[in-house]
Amino acid sequence: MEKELLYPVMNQYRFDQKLDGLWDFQFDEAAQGDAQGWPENGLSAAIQMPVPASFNDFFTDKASREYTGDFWYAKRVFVLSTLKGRTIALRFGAATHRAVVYVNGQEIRRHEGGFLPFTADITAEVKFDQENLVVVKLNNELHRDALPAGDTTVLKNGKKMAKPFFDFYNYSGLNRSVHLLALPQDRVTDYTVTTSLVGQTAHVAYRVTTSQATAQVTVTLQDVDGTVVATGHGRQGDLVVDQPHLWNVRAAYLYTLHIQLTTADQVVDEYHDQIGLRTVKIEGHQILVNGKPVYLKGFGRHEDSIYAGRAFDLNVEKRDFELMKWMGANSFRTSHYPYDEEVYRFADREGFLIIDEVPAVGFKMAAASFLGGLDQSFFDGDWTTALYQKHLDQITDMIHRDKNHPSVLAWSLLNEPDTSSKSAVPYFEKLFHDTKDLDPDQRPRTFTLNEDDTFETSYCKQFPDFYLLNRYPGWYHKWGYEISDGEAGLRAELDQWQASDIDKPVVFSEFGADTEPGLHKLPSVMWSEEYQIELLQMFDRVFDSYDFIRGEQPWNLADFQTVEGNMRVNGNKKGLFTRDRQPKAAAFYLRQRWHQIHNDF
Ligand code: GCB
Repeated sequence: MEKELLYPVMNQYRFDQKLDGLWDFQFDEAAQGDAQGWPENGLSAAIQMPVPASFNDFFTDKASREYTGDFWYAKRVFVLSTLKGRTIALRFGAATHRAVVYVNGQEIRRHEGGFLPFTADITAEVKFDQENLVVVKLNNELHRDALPAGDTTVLKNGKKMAKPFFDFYNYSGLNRSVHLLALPQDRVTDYTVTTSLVGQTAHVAYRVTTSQATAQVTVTLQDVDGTVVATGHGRQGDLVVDQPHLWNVRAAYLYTLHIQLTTADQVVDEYHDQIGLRTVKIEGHQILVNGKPVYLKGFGRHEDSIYAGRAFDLNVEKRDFELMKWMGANSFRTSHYPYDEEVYRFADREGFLIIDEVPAVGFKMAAASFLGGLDQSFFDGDWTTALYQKHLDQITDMIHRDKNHPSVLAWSLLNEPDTSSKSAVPYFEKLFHDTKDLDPDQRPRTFTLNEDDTFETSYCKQFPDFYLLNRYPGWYHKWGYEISDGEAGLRAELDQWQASDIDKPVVFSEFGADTEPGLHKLPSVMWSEEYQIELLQMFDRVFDSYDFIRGEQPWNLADFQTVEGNMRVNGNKKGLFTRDRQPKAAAFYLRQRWHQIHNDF
């Protein structure tokens, strides 16, 4: 059960109840909760905390907002006896960064990784027609051998403090929904679909895994009118669809896949999901969707909003999609961690392409520059063996969770790792080798190259199927009046890519300027709305000069919260939109451009 990550559905065989709302909550600075019996008795001095939410921004005192260490959630959950006989489970959408789940005093499971779901099988502990005490101990410390990477230090006053090697706030808590599930014993545990196109026919290869080997599997595919267009029998097969409605960029079409399990002619389980028929491929320096070149227009993003921090919020997500559509965008990167599953479902419906990123961020000591910077190659560290296993586990879970989404175009295995030191190479060799066959759809794999990791300096250029470049001329160097030198430097690097025998697409996955909304200046100065436009215009001139540049994703869709520091004025302000999702002047500029260029998808 632990590895079952199917998105919950409700039908006559499957029960799904969200446990969102107010939970008991308590910090545990001295890590005494276990000794004091919190798993059996509940929390000793709880306050109330919304779920899903990050706890941080609700507090008005700094020590609570910055709290680092163990903290606990608890809720009493009534389970009806009508669910008896089924597998009863709790499904956590995300718990930052490590969790221990207890039910009625018994430890059920542990999990590490704050941005991916996990399930806890509580069948053996659950009491029916009674309240069950669900207790979760979380820990939000950062370490070099964990994802995302950072340090946890202890201040002289005894308080722990998180020091991220990354530029987003260490928002912590139960950031996504918690579900109570009741599933048939004999059930569908996973499925996979991959599409290939032959002329006017789509072949959807499917594979279904089940908890028991004896049940019969039937799979049907229905179009939007509910008409069955293909049927398959057995755990594995090919659904053939003539004249298919393909899933296309910004022109999505979703079929419904129904999986039915029967034993002795009795239906024992049903699962359904929406899927899209499409192919993705890299050919030369083109990104092809259904054999047609696409140019990515979109954003690096964050799950970030006021009050609830990194919590998934359907309202914010809806607004973000409306903004991205208004802009003429067709894609985004889930920088710097896999997002809530609802995000992928939005993208499936709206025809957006996703570069799905694992939280392998902070793998560069100099990137801790927000904190003073550390002068050492990250991959020389003795923490990399432990880190590697967690990294691979999280890539495995991300691909496992997201593999059936037509919107997912590619996997980003790291953000801005230190690749300009040779010690990165063995890590990358192993990582790219070990992840090669995880995705049945064989989507391209990539990672973002930081400013210091250039055509000349990176030792890891051989690994990605296409390149993601994060580049900040005009902001972190050659800024202000010097921006023309920044443009010249960028062109010089791109000329080297062009002159090389590497024929792979390059996507600019980050570039931008911090901009204080409402700050106007003629002529421009850095931080003004005018400067943000001028910087984008500079990049756009460059993009339009090289055919192998196949996408532009400015940093960031919206302003977002970071650690405090002398580089940040209440967070990162490189958003085209403010944190409350209103446009800066640059949004109008870029909107016009994106409605004019590469509109043939
Ligand atoms: C980067 C990082 C991103 C930062 C951004 C910035 O290269 O990938 O997480 O927020 O730069 O604005 O400095």
